[in-house]
Amino acid sequence: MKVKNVWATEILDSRGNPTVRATVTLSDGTIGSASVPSGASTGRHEVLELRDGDKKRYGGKGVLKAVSHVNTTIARAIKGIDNQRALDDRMCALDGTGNKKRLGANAILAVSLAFAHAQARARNIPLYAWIREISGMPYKNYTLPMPMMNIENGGAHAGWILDFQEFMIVPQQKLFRERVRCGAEIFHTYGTLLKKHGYSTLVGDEGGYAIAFKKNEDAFKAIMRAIAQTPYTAGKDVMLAMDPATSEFYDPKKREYTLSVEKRKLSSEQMIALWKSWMKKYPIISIEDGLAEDDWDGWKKMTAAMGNEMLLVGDDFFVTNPKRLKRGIDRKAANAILIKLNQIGSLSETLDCIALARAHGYAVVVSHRSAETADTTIADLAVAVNAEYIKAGSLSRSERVEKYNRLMDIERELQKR
Ligand code: 2PG
Ligand code: MG
Repeated sequence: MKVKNVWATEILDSRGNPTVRATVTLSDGTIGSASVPSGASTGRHEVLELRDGDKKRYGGKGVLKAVSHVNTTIARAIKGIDNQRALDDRMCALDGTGNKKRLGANAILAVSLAFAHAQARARNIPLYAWIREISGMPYKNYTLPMPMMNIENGGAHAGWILDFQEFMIVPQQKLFRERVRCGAEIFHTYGTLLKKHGYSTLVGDEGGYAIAFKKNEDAFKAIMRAIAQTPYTAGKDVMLAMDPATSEFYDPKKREYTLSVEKRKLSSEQMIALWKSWMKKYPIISIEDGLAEDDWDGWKKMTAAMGNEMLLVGDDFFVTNPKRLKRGIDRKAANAILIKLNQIGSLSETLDCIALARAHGYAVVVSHRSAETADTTIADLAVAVNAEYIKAGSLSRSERVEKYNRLMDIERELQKR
């Protein structure tokens, strides 16, 4: 099935900022749509999300330029294309900048994903099955990812009430729907406990609570207390994970990490020592961006020190970019990668990055962004590549839970087969 037409519109994301939605029509009349998310703690090496910069509209955050690129330049160039790789290659070549700054990664990704949705629908198969097919991954079965659920928000996602951005729980039950139930029950127990101690239960950008604890570590202490009040056992039924998003508070010139909440500055070595001490106290299985995006020496040391015992996930560090991942593999830095479609800007390049991670034994964590839409493509992507984990936010706010709902639907569908 070939591309007949494509058009885009400006819609809003979950933070109320504009983003791009594209709709592709194929030669048989089938249509597919996709909307792109947006980050707040974006990595320096991500591809470019094109914003209008017209301060009179949406404070400069409009995406009419990206939308118009889809409706004119891209629409003209992709008519008649019938496969994902050719489509993505054509858009990258048309952009020609390496970081998608001419057409905008938001424009390119929206079209890339809308095309995949349309192709799946034209064949009457689920999106995950279609992505599996084009990925060329050799797996026979499908596995559902372990969810990393962010129930306490800090950093750029919650007005910097805590230095560290995400405190997560990772339910371990056999069925995905039981993992969701475990997560939701802990989330609510945690909320009740917070209320009892006089804290507000407002939530941050990703739907987790946002409590101004005195110390960052208090978040895990409180979460552990909440788990103890549920039927679940920490360290067995549910594990912990975190994304301190350290690039946000690293000074590369001084080589220093500033913890403002605790009023102290740490070196890379001291950060590693901090993580090691937490690892002893809490059942943490994964630390994402435990060091900053360009702290290569630190990452090497951290991986040597902790890589056998826990997942060290590169987010801003790898930015879903096969070139940066290759460099990490060569230097033995990290052992897992966060996968965000909009960090690299097309489905084919994302699948290339996942294939490279797989070939070198790096674990795969498919991820949302802090500003999301109702689009659930990442749920299908996780299943398509048998990702070990998905990070899709808390157990509140529909732009987060829709990903979990989609995964529960996929699980039911797979059980029927
Ligand atoms: C992260 C993400 C998603 P953002 O750092 O992992 O949780 O945040 O989308 O703001 O970059
Ligand atoms: Mg991150």
